[in-house]
Amino acid sequence: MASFDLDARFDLGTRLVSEAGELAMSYFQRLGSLTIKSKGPQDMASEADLNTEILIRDRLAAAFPEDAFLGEETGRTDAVAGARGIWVVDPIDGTQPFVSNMHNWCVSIAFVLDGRTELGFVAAPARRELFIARRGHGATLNGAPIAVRPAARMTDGLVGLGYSSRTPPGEFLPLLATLLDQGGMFVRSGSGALMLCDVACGRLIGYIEQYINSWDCLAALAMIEAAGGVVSDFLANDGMWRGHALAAGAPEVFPGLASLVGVAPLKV
Ligand code: LIP
Repeated sequence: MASFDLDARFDLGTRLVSEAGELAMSYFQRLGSLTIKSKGPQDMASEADLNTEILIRDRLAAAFPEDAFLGEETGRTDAVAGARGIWVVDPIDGTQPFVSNMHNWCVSIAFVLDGRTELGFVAAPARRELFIARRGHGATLNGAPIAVRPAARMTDGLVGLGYSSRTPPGEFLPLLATLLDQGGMFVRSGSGALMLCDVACGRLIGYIEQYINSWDCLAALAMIEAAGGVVSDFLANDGMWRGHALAAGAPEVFPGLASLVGVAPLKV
């Protein structure tokens, strides 16, 4: 099977996520001039999302025409039939915080090869943070190595909790009650990718969401794996295209988190 130049994809991804972050930041700094459209309850987007994704998509297509692409705003582009590699992109994860002039949003780029996420890039320019991960080579925050926090039980820290109108409140509230009954406590920032990165660098002990899209989470899941954490098998059952429930966290608390959303660990 032809070898794959992951080094070249790592180098471009590293440069591209920062460049896309600068473009998104330029829109963030002039929010009043943007045309903000609703995509559904609590789900907004503007030209910042689309134009940032187009920048990423076009640069990747020029460099790696053999790779496929999946973006939240422009959908799926199959470069060549049976492409082994696919780029999965959320140009602005945390669109509600973004349009609300809050700092917890990011650009998320993942590269998946033969069904396994190999590279993850998350730029959060309003927080001046850049997360990068390469399978087998660790994860970094602004160039410094990161690791998940060793947590033995749910009471040892905060759990990131994702929620969207994709899940009926009647299904969500029992999950919340169970977490609290176990002595856990939650935080929700509106960006699943950034909260997952907060798990990778030890700020949160874990993250759960009952339904999330691939572009929201794959890059940050690579961060957590490379930082010593455990993640659920998100790509099982066609998760790339259909989305999935998700759990991720420190190894000791992962089983408890996984049982809250009914997922199994990714077999590495
Ligand atoms: C967000 C996700 C988050 C979810 C939010 C929202 P977006 O993505 O990252 O996990 O809970 O409701 O869907 O829409 O900001 O790109």
